Parts: sequence; structure tokens; C-alpha cells
Amino acid sequence: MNHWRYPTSYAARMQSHAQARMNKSDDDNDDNGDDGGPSTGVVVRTKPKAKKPSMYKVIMLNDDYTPMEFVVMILERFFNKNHEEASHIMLHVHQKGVGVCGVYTYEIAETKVTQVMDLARQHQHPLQCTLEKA
Ligand code: TYC
Repeated sequence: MNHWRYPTSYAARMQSHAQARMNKSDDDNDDNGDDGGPSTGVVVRTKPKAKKPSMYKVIMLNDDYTPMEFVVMILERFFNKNHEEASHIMLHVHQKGVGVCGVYTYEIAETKVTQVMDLARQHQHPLQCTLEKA
């Protein structure tokens, strides 16, 4: 058991401070202690707090060795393209050298780049994929 206490004089002083605080007048009924009449509350936030996340393009680069069907399969599997869309994007990259697979928030874009690069490496294809701020 712990029988320690404040000295009586200190305890008494703290009690009288507390009483003084409670006795202060704040009659405007908003409990903010300013006693300045109604409608003096501070507007804390007018706009909603949420911000739009930055978006990132997942870019695929052409090379001379990765089979076209492999690139089409990648676009179907990781970028949810149908066969026609996937073939169109693959041919665009083949002809222009670079193309957009999709646009995502940072974490999702980064995950897709990793998935593409991992599968390409497993199949020993030199396919390259990267991120670019949208
Ligand atoms: N150029 C490759 C070929 O002729 C096909 C290819 C397309 C490779 C798109 C990569 O991102 C790519 N086999």
C-alpha cells in the first residue's frame, strides 16, 4: 500500500484553483470560455479533408526478343485487358517503342511493375516495365 500524499497546504491550494476555474463566467452558452455572445465558434474545416491521390502510368518498353504473345498475356493477366485491347497495346509498344498499360495509385502501379518484371525474368525475357507520374 502507498500512503504518500501531497502536503496539506499544496492540496488545499490546488483545490482553490479548481474552484476559481469553475467560477469563471462564460454565460454565452457555448462553453468555450470567451463569454462573447453566441456564434463565436471557430470554423475548423470548410472543405472535406480527403485529397485525391497522385496517379502513375505503368509504361512498357519494346525490345527485340520478348514474344508478342507473352506481352499480350501480361496485359491480360495484370492489367485486366481483353485479348483485343491487349493485342492493340502490344502492337503500339512494338511500333512506337513505349506504351501505357494502365494508370493507378503509386502502390498499385509499383506492384504491377514488380509482377511484370518477376514473370519476365522467370521466362528469361528482357521485357522492361516502369512507372511514370501521370
Ligand atoms: N518487339 C517484340 C517482338 O517483335 C514484341 C514486343 C512488344 C516486346 C511489346 C516487348 O513491350 C513489348 N517479338
